[in-house]
Amino acid sequence: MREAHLDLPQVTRLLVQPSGTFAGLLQPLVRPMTFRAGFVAIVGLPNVGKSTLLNAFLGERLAAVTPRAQTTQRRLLGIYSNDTAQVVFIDTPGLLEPRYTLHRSMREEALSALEDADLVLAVVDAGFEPSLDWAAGFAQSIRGPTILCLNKIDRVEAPGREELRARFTNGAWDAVYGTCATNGEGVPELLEALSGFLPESPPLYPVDELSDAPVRHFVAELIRETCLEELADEVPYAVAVRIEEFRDRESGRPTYIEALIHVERESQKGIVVGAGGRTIRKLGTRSRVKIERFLGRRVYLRLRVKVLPNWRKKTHHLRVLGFRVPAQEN
Ligand SMILES: Nc1nc2c(ncn2[C@@H]2O[C@H](COP(=O)(O)OP(=O)(O)OP(=O)(O)O)[C@@H](O)[C@H]2O)c(=O)[nH]1
Ligand SMILES: [Mg+2]
Repeated sequence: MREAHLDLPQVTRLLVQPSGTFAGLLQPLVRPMTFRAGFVAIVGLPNVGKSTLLNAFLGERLAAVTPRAQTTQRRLLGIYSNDTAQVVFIDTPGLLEPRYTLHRSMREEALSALEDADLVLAVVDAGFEPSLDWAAGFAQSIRGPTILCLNKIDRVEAPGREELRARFTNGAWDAVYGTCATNGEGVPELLEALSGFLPESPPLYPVDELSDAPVRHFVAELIRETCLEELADEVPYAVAVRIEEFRDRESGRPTYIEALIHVERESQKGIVVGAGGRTIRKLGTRSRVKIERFLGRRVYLRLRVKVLPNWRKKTHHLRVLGFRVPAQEN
């Protein structure tokens, strides 16, 4: 077999042409830059702003955010890429004492993210003392690099901020940052610091990808988020949303989406539907507007409500609804 070879003039030509095959081989010499990539688990108590931070890092409204605790129920990947790094964030449910099977599922989702992460970002509400107390205990339970994020720093006056920094600069954390996730203050600085802690590695995901979750996941979350915003008391916590149909139609016609809102009891179904169907129409309209913004196209949204008795306590229901089933109950 004849060996392919290049003679010297050919090589010289390739080297001087940036588009030549050899130019690629020279790149490491021309750009001695290190690329870093890895997983960062965002963990903390419920409602401290973990998902808001994820959205702020990405500059996209990827994760559901509401003023209520326990908004996030499962892990969500959010991928940030630039020329020098790829930070793969894992947003997690807030850590809480489990009261029923869904809670145990949520806790396992959060704890498993810690195992998968190269770096942990522990988030606290800087203006809420119990959240700060939690940080001290958490720092002791973690091996590997951990960064503390004092989020909601806007709730603390300037002198208090310095005190906080001093209080947590105690060797338990690899770094301490203050952020306001809602207005972006401190977010770029924290993002840069996180990148620096990641191992040298090529990108783990395509650099133009924002998440590995399917579009259906985001659509279901937008509907659940709307339920959390619009329904009172305990009702929204009994809501699970599943997309039954998602169909793009010929040009000019809106995408057809049919979603099933599961609740635990008949009485909750009555509340979600509302008198004369008023509540479900409102949920439908508000969800549709969000979904259209997210997808960038017109949508026809059909919502239906179904009772799945005590689904939060039943492993087989959790499985059908796509939740992680806690290990002991599998
Ligand atoms: N003032 C202030 N509010 C914030 C900040 N970050 C988030 N919030 C608000 O805090 C609330 C909770 O935010 P989330 O991002 O849903 O909190 P989370 O930690 O993901 O909550 P769970 O998913 O329930 O664990 C929302 O109303 C946010 O708008 C912040 O920096 N300052
Ligand atoms: Mg969240």
